[in-house]
Amino acid sequence: MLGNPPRAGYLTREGLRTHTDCSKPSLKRLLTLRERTMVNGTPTARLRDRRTYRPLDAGSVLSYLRTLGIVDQHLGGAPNQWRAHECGDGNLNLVFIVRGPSGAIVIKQALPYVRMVGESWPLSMRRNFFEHTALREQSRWAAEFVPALYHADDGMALIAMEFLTPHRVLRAGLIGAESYPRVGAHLGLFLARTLFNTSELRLTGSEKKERMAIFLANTAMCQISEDLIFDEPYFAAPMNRHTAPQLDSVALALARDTELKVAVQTMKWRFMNQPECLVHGDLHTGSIMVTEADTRVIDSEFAFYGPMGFDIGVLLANFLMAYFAQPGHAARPGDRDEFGFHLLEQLDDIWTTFASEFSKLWHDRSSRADGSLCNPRLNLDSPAFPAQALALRLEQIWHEALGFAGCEMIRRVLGLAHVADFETIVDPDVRAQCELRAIRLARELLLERSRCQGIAELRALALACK
Ligand code: SR1
Ligand code: MG
Repeated sequence: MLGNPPRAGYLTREGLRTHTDCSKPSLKRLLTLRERTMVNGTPTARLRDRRTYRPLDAGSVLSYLRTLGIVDQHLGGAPNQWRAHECGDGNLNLVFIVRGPSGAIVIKQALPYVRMVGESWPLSMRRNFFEHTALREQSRWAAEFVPALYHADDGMALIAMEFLTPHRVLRAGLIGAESYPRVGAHLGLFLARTLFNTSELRLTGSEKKERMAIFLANTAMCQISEDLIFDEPYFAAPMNRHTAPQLDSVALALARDTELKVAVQTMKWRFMNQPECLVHGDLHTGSIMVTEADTRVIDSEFAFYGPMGFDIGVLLANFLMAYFAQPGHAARPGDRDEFGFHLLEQLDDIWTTFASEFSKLWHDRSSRADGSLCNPRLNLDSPAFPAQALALRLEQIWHEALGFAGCEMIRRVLGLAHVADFETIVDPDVRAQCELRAIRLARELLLERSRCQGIAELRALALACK
């Protein structure tokens, strides 16, 4: 460290914790990044005058849009008829809804720190660049499941996107026992198409490496996941919290559970060392907007090249937590049972649709396919090859997803970032019971996942978790 300048960071019980992207490049440099713009999905990389980053508010977002002339068609009327309000309820960013006489748009702007913690935790605003870059890639393969992107401004660390209406955040809907019968199948399609087509099953080795090189720089967001998902729930990290005193002994038991910690570190190893495809990186039910007929995945700022099982595991975990939380939202004992079964059916749909679409994409490749992995030319003298290679790949993804699902459930109960499914259960004894069921299943998945052969067994394990 000799000669290194002091790094931006925040103080924790372990000392100064740093976020590398905040010091390299310096915050000052981040604040004066030249603007790149993008219109209608086409990056123009137009270099305007240096534009100093400034966080917007409900008034200045309108002034910003008036000078832009890009979103007028979506809002209609004259700029003085536009209205904006800030509605961000996530952990990190500012989110504005801007309405005009004929429509509305969403402006999402990164803050230079973690919103849920405050300025003591600086965070690279480059996350906004990774979000719109990932969104464009996802829309190449699964356009119907993501919002349309209208504009991106890297200097201001913001994007303008489609306002989804009458959509609701999936997590809020599930807490309210609202049924979205198509969401599981839609998410299965989204996962299969984005994961397959951004891997060497679709791309050549060099195409994939070029794309990977871009996302390798999303170090700040990866570090958050590395710390929050795989490490901090297993020691007394200063920002951890749990339902206390009910789960005190559980937190202590997990911190002492060597076998479990080895299993979690195995998953962290995969998270950090398996750049198989572009993953969303934070695919929980708060990153999904729904109606009964439509499903859109948002918030790709954690995107990176990682293991195929990661997004699937995080998503399964969030449906499982929604399931375990249901008794805590019941007005009378048993009146959420039916909805609980519906959630397990959606869980089934996610995996079954993923596996079937992934298989279809696998078999549909022509013998001239460019993908470097399992190229169909290998099928010629070995007709059993494609089915056997596919079956093994799906088995690996499945078991890996179960491991990541276990990590996600534990961190949402014992770590920093909790889920509203449990948090909105008012009675702490009831909440702790629901959370404990999730922890029990999570531990079983991490330690015994090789014995859980399919989605029917996962459903049975969830039902049996008392
Ligand atoms: C400090 S950010 C905490 C969590 O919020 C995001 O949605 C991710 O899940 C992250 O782990
Ligand atoms: Mg988010």
